[in-house]
Amino acid sequence: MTKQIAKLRKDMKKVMDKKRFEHTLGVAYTSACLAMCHDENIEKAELAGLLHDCAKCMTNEERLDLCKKYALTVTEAEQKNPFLLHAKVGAALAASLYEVDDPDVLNAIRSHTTGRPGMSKLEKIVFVADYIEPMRTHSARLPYLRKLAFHDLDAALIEILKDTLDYLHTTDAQIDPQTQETYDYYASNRPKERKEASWN
Ligand code: DGI
Ligand code: FE
Ligand code: FE
Repeated sequence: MTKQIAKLRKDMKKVMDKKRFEHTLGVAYTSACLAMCHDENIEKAELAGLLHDCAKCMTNEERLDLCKKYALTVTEAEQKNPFLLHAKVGAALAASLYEVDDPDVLNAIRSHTTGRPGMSKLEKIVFVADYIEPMRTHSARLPYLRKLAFHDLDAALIEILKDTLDYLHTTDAQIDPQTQETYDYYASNRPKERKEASWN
């Protein structure tokens, strides 16, 4: 483990409740494993996983104050659901407070909740790891999605976005246009011949 990772692990333990910290470690490990499998930088994946929810355990007021401090734009969807801001506020904190300068790592933190069209491999890894890490129990499809993530990262990304949108439609939550745009982008750009999983 690098010194940076060891230090950030301690930092995250301080700013998170126990459950969020366990989830964070799960995302860090799962991101590292997905990086091994899909030829991405393991250390960057672990780092992004470790920091992805660094702005989760604070009030919406604190998040909005940090948006002002770091001059971050708050969209209409984020005004209505300020918890969504934990992703972009997390990226700002990662850059300023936790001294991360890798743009791909910062993007992975920023895009981990809604995704975005044109995500890098690292961004996809953290997005998918956030959904499938071992502590998660929220979907009956997790056993399938966990396997899929190690066989076909893009297919897992699309299925997770679809499940998230389906779930949001059952609630009265406002859908962030970026979540829908990300799904539309990947679902429509997917090569036809790879749409069927052949390994399961
Ligand atoms: O922070 P975590 O709980 O680990 O995970 P996350 O950052 O992916 O947030 C998960 C929640 O975000 C989940 O309940 C679905 C919700 N979400 C994702 N996209 C949208 C959304 N919620 C709203 N209101 N709108 C979205 O577009
Ligand atoms: Fe999150
Ligand atoms: Fe998370």
